[in-house]
Formats: sequence, C-alpha cells, structure tokens
Amino acid sequence: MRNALILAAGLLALSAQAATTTKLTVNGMVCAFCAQGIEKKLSAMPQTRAVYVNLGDKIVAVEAKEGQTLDVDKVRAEVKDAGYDVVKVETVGESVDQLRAAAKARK
Ligand SMILES: [Cu+2]
Repeated sequence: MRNALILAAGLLALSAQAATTTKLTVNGMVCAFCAQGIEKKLSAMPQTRAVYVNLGDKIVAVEAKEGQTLDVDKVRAEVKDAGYDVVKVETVGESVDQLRAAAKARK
C-alpha cells in the first residue's frame, strides 16, 4: 500500500510536462475481442500515439502524439459506433504507460 502511494506520487510528478490523454469510461466491453477492436479503431486515428483498454476498470485511454490534439468527439464516436456505451469522457495528463502502471500497482 505504502509503495503504491509512493509510486502514485512519482507518476503525478512525471505527468507535469506530459501527455494529453483522453480517458473514457465505457460500458459493454466484455472480452479481449472488444478491447482489440476498440484499440484497432482508435490506433488508426492519425493523432494517436498509444491506446490502452482496461476491461476491469471499463477504461479506454487514447494518448495523443506529442504536440498533437485528439478530436475528443471523434474518439467518443468511434467507440460508440463500435457498439459501446460511453458514460464519461475526461482529459488527463498521464500517459497511457502511466495509466497502465498505475492500474498494475493497484492490484
Ligand atoms: Cu467482446
């Protein structure tokens, strides 16, 4: 627990200069194929640097390439068109790698 807190503090410090990531909370993703399909669609957007899907947390995160901006409405539409229910959209400073590491640390 203590280690997780220290790690989280470290991640926050790292994110100071960092990435712009669009983080969506998505209902309806149930299996690895759902995750793969969404990942593929969002990876095809030209501004995308990385995509992270976490089924357990119902999270889809798309990180923009440096100096680029994601079209948040387009990200939302892609996920919706794939048949999933987007319940929340936020912009966060963490990179996809940081979100992945944080999820791992919580386990
Ligand atoms: Cu599925």
